[in-house]
Amino acid sequence: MLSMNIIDGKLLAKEIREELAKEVADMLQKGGRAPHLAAVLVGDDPASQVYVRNKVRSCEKVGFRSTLVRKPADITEAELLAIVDTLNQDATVDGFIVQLPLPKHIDEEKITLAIRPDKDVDGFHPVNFGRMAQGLPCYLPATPAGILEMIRRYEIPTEGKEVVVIGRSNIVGTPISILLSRKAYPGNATVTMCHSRTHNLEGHIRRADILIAAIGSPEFVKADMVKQGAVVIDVGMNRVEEPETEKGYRLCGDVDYDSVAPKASLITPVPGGVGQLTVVSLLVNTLKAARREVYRD
Ligand code: BQF
Repeated sequence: MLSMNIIDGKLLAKEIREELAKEVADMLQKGGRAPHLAAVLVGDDPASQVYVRNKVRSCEKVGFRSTLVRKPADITEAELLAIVDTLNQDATVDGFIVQLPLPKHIDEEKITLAIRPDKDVDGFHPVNFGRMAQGLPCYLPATPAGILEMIRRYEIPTEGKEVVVIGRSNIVGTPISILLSRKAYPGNATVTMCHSRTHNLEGHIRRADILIAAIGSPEFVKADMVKQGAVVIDVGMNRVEEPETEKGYRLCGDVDYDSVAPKASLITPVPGGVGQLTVVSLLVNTLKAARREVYRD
């Protein structure tokens, strides 16, 4: 069968949602309430609207409560900070996110810093990042958490493996590099983090037993750059114009899937790969928040 080597993100996400739904039923049965996630969406960026809708729908599927706060793109930074403060204080909200990217006149760092770490279910606050880096209890950022869960559920060996991460963002490249370097499973890998200034990038990529592409460059990774039998994890979410299609665009990853798949032992598709796990990982963090698992009090 030709599709033997696909990591099915949709199926994994469905399995995890079923587990979460059981947990919710359990909480309700014990007289508790359902976890409550709030999301703040600023402006009308089409991709952000899709992402937030995915998150709200996922909440519905597992029986979480969700609240969407929508604001126009011209909201001031002060007004957005006031909303963050309201959500920080709202005892009925277990965790919340402010969907990124924000309009240019708003300082994302300032907003992220304003979120109480115990409600920061995106795991973007420096307190959660620092706890992650030190192996302390924290909310893991959703995409790296999703990648770890894929590795676990497909029982992919990581100890002693050469992991090559392309991209050094605060939300994917840097944290997944730290996490796969830890003394743990998944982890104990030898990680190389590559970026725009890396010399001989292709030479690094070719050494990877596990390749994680998170650069935001459509179909950048070609078959000739990948070692035979490598595990290829594609974090890219690129919209490329395709006027002849209904939507006018097509989604593609950072990996040239058609040419790379035959060489990979396992590969994640786009769509239907890492993105699916990103959304369920946000739910996992929200459940932890509702249970006060990370910040006891
Ligand atoms: C799928 C994101 C870049 C920048 C900001 C499922 C999502 C995407 C794809 C999704 C993403 C990407 C999210 C699929 C949330 C993942 O089936 O392939 C779900 O909703 N994501 C985000 O909130 O912000 C982003 C990517």
